[in-house]
Amino acid sequence: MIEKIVIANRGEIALRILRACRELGIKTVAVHSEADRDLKHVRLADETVCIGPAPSAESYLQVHSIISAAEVTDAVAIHPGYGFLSENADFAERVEESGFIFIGPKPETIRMMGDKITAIEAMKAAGVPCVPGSDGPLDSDERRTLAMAREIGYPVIIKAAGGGGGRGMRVVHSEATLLNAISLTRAEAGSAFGNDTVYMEKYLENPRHVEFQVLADTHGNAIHLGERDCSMQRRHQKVVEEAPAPGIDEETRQRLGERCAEACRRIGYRGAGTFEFLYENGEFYFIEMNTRIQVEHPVTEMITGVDIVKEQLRIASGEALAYQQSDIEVRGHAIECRINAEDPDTFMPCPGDITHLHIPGGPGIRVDTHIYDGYRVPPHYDSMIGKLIAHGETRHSALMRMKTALSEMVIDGIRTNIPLQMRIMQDEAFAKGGANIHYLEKKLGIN
Ligand code: MV4
Repeated sequence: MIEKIVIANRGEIALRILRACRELGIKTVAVHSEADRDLKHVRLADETVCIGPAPSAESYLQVHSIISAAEVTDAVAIHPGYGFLSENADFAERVEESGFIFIGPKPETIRMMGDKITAIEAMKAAGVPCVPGSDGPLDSDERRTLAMAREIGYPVIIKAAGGGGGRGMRVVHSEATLLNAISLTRAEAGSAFGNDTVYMEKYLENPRHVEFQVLADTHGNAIHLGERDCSMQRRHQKVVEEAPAPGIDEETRQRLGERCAEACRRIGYRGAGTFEFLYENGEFYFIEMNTRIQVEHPVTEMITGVDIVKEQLRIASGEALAYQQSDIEVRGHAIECRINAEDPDTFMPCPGDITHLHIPGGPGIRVDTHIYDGYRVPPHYDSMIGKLIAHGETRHSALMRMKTALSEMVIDGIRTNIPLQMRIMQDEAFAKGGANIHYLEKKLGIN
């Protein structure tokens, strides 16, 4: 097993990684900005290194500072968490060139998945179902492009190869606006991502967002841990996630999950990963792959009993997966509510001092958070300050436990989205399960 790692992140995920390290006897180095000296994991880490001023661009995104921290502390590996440098192939490459283990896939895999066109190409070749589309970049042949859109059928969506997560895309409803939409998306993509390559897909009007979790080791083994439904989102920010996805039967889960695991074996995937699908009218359509640990990983942990972060560390140490596919069984249902320091009505970030804190508990309740009584939420970073996860034998039980937990939770001194989460938990369509990606924004009144 790896002896010591650098945790190249902050907040709840840094603490989550530290806890997994403690369990495995791995020493920890917390790298932090000047604004983050009081983070809980910084206080708990074996060693700490301040890597720069508050702004992320000058600290958590500074490749050389993070690698230097690994060098001076004699760490052997770097865990990037999510966000920041977690899906930066150049960072992963620099980490490996410097002689450290990057806790994630190979740099070339991150690069392949970062380009949505090569990602789709690889998945299609591996037998993963994809959205009907251009099967590659759009070129300057306008006649061909128009014919292709007509063949696919309107509406279509134009996406930037370098985009993802909702950035760089445009829906086109008619032939008259197609070529202009392509030009605009191309121009935006060129300046935003330094890559003006775009592609076309059939636009699915009312899908759900369903994603499969996978784990792959360096010995050619790959398994899936079932799926999550992340359709409750606002402006491409997930608000609530759950596992399993309502209405997906066991046979479908195994069929799709095995396609994902097989794709991992084919491309030599390493570590934890997520296959994002749109799900509409009983069909799955692959759109993107995430090569990092995700915010919503706890719902999968709750229903499978697998500690995904521990598995990441074991895989990075060169160990074989501790599980075979037949060991993985879905048990019960789990729901996660993201807790944000933001105004529940305007969604404006609300950093500040937490003057009083009460964390809920009871059967099936898990709280992943770094906040504590007296902690000051800094204004420089993402507003997510924790996650409330409820598990139950049934979806109904998980939902009842979540409502109880939300009603117990007290975070004084700052505004949070707890009232919004309570509204969602009390929503009739949410209680039914299976709402699509547009449901929450419509409920909230189109922003
Ligand atoms: C789509 C789509 C409909 N049809 N692709 C948005 C984020 C990025 N990951 C892909 N996205 C979408 N791609 C086709 N062919 C609708 C979305 C989409 C979306 C997807 C998942 C979760 C929330 C979403 C919100 C708006 C649009």
